[in-house]
Amino acid sequence: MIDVSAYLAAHAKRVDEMLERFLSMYEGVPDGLHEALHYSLFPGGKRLRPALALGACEVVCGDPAPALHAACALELIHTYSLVHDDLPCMDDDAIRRGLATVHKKYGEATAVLVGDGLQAMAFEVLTHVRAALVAREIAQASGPGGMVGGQYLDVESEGHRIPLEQVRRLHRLKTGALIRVATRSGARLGKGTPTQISALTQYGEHLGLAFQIVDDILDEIGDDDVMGKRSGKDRARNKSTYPALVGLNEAQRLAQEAKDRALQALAAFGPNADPLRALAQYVVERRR
Ligand code: GRG
Repeated sequence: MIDVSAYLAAHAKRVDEMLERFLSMYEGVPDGLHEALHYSLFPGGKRLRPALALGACEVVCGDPAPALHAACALELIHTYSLVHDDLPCMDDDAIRRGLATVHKKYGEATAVLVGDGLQAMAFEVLTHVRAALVAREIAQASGPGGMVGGQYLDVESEGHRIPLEQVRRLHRLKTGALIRVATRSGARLGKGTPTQISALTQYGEHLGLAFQIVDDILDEIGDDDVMGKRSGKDRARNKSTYPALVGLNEAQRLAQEAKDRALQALAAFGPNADPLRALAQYVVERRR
């Protein structure tokens, strides 16, 4: 039986140590910006994307180490997206991970620069891995054809209903692409076979959808204190979420279905994929 919290914590520790080291190596960063960068990264959230990259790498080669730089890059990109998403021109949030958002603490201009800086750092970390294809796929997943494109669709769709198919596309880009590329990169860096890389990509894809549906559900029924952020925003902004479009029960069923598909994608793997199986369960059962 896998203890998911312990698994996430163990991988988060590796990632946090590397991120701390990387941040401390930077020279010439103005003190105030350095402090704000550090504030944005620590303490972290669940560190889910790094755990997925490290976990997928372990599945194919028994060792998470080859994926450590990519895991850090993914968390840097994820953190930049949260900092920018919290800005008044986007979701306008005051609380993130139980603390004041970066722009509330350091001002909007600094928050924009923190996001920009984190993104540049992500691709610098990736240069330590001589794997241009991994860097390219992460750039594609996080850029205009991935996360940034999804965020654009999200902002554009605010205030009016869009059909479920468009919501699915929006989610696939905004949240799904980074989760998918996390497992895919881990599998690539662990030198998985094409079949293994494809299976772990499928797993990431279904897990990304399950994650986003649960995120929508938590926004509807979640506990602000447990989540460390404000809920009910989607409804207030008349966003087309899964619960809004298909109802809570059906949204919960779809999240389970996506999780089951993620598990099916792992069918050919043995017990070494148990942590990823447990993470899929965790994603649909999580409360934050
Ligand atoms: C601003 C370019 C740009 C993109 C923003 C990811 C994103 C796109 C916005 C975040 C808004 C949001 C709540 C999206 C839903 C899914 C999501 C990414 C939730 C937060 O991720 P967690 O739960 O966060 O993994 P922690 O704090 O655990 O790291």
